[in-house]
Amino acid sequence: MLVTNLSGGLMRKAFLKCRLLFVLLSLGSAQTDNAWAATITVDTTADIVATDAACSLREAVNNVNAMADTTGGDCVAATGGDIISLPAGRYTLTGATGDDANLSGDLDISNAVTIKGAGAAKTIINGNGAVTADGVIQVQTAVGLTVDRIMITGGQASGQNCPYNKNPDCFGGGIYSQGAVTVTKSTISGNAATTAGGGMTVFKGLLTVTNSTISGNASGDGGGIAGLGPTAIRNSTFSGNEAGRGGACILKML
Ligand SMILES: [Ca+2]
Ligand SMILES: [Ca+2]
Repeated sequence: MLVTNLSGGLMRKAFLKCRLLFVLLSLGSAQTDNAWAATITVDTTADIVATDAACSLREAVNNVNAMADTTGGDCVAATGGDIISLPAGRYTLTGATGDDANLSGDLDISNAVTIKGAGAAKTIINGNGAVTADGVIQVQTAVGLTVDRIMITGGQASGQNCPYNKNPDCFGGGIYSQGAVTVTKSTISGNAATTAGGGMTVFKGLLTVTNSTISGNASGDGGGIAGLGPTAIRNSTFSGNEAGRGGACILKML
């Protein structure tokens, strides 16, 4: 069964695995259009916030959140609905979990953004969860997130008092979102979450996955994806995702 509800999933005690190829219709895009949107090009893989003539991924996200420049000119100022351009490289997150102001650990995003890489095998965002005990990308407002041509890996959403409270740090090892999420030509692999959504948890808004791979993620429920909103998947591969309770590939939470 591809999709199961939470109560049904909880009754299934068997350790579940999945390997499936999805070919379903897409329902559209979550992208927000802004004729004045900026492209913020990251030029260092270091996870550093400092006025140092280099634009880090975390600094680019800070600009997106502020819709301004917070970097003393290191990064282009954001204007809304912006694009973060990530050249080939491995962007390893540092610091600890526990803040939602994009200070350390996961990338906390609060305005619409597209994060665009050079290819899922070339541009890698590593959540470094073994050190951060945190996911990779966390969106706690109803804004659109698009990831394009990127690998998201290494997130471990293992917050306090999991698994049955609503602590966002227990959901969505790769991506946690309260808004629409669009994943294209990307790989969400090797992430984990204690409660649900090893690869992704999308609570609200449309989740669209196109030409992407969701593999090797693990969680209590919804090893690949856990979601509450509509989900459209096209030409994408799910493999090796695991759930201890229900929804090894996708858990549709009701
Ligand atoms: Ca800088
Ligand atoms: Ca956070």
